[in-house]
Amino acid sequence: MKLLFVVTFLGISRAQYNPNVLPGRTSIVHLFEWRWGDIAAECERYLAPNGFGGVQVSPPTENVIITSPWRPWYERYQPISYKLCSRSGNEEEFRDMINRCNNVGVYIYVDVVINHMCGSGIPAGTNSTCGSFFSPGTREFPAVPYSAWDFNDGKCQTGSGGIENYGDAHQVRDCRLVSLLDLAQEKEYVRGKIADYLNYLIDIGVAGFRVDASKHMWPGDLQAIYSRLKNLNTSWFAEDAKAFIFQEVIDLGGEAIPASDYFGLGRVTEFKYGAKLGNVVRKWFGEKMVYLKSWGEGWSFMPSKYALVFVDNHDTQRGHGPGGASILTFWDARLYKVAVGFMLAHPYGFTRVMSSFHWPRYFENGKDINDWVGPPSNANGSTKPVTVNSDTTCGNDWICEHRWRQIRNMVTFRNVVDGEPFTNWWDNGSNQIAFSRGNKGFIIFNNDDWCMDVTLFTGLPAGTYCDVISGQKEDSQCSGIQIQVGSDGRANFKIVNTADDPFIAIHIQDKL
Ligand code: AAO
Repeated sequence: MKLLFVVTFLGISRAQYNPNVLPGRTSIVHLFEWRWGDIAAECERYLAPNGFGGVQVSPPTENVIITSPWRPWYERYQPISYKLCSRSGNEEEFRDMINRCNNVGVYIYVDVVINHMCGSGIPAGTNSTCGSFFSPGTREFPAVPYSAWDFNDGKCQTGSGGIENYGDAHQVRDCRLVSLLDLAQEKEYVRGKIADYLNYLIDIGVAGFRVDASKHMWPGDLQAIYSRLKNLNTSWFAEDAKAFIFQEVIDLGGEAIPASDYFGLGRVTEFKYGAKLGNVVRKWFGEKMVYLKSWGEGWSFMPSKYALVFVDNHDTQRGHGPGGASILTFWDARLYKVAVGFMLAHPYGFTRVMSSFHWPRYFENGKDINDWVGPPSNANGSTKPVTVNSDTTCGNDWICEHRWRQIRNMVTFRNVVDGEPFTNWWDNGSNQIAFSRGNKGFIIFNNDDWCMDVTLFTGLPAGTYCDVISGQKEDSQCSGIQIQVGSDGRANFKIVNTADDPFIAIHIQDKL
């Protein structure tokens, strides 16, 4: 009993929930499929000056090159070795990115694919991004090296060798996820190889990990791996800082494996967040903004301190993973900004902003048949650079949602109101809502089909504020709407339902 207590305590004390962002920074952005050089430049020219805390980067490891379909984005979820070379760049470029981003206080969170290697049906002799040989049929990945001993083949009890029923926790963890060769993390040797990979990333300066497909690994095995992790590199982080860990577990309820299995190990992705918020903002299934009053644990989400939240991710925006059509993305730009604005204003969870690339979305029978299309690329398959237009938007088919004024300014809003209570809730019983974050910020939405004209208590000191949605403070003027807060803390808000952006947000930093 005593031993059990000590072990549990040790496990928990190793767990890392703290994102390691600089004080006053509260969000990270997923620069999906960006090249390392472009991320380094973005840290310096945009993310640091605009208060972003960090970047989630796509898997950096060597992966199988899939040519049919042509270079899908998802090939990066099929590792061949832990060498750092991918379409985003080589190891030197990766290390340079970490140095440059860290030096401006924007930290790097690596998407680590440690549940599996490539698909079982990939023929031996297929190319990989570093040219390492591998043979899925015989389970040989000599560049790690892994061999037939290191996979779960013997443990999986299904006829197909794949997960057939998500209601069976053993299948989910011991069988193959969409035919991907399932590593046996219970083996000392496999644990060691994975820990070496993660520790190498820690040595070169990363701040944490998104652990892909965590639901498909046993919590005890993950704990054994995490317990071997070193503290972060002291060139940038405090002596005792540990890697931030957020685990990808899809739990909308009703399956054998709950997200709570992973709370003892680090944070967990809360997939209910984007799925439910999409329904509310779209006003589907009778949902209304007024119900957001109890958003968070009140909607039976996981405790805020464990939650990593997002409106969409690289899977849900293209119909992989849960949430289906309710998920809001850049394709529904107006409502997307409402959802992201709400997320960044609301205190629940640690927030991740999505930054996407454009693809030729094409629905057949309700399914996007181009859901596989990879990042903007040249004919030889190399990824195109992220170019920046004179109006600060991105070119070459990079969407750069994080550069949209409304989203960028709400990232700042969240930084300004960090730690302030959720107060002064107001609603019209329908889709017009407002709330304060202490006496530092106030936000109001009109998602009804009629105009709004209300005078509300904002909690803010008297003065003239610049709305950070229609513009911001520039020199000593507002480039968008001005809001007058009276000495009684009240202000008048008018939002026509056809406004480009049907919401207004003010905070004390953009006060004239
Ligand atoms: C590709 C091909 C496959 C081929 C394979 C191997 O598409 O046909 O067999 O290569 O050659 C990505 C792509 C995959 C791709 C893979 C490897 O999405 O298409 O396979 O790379 O290249 C599950 C996992 C979750 C996973 C998600 C996509 O639990 O971990 O599927 N996400 C991560 C990454 C993702 C990546 C991988 C994992 C693999 O973010 O990009 O795959 O590294 C239920 C379960 C979920 C399950 C979903 C989808 O969800 O709960 O755990 O996610 O099904 O299968 C309702 C339910 C909800 C349910 C949902 C189903 O909403 O409430 O629980 O319906 O839609």
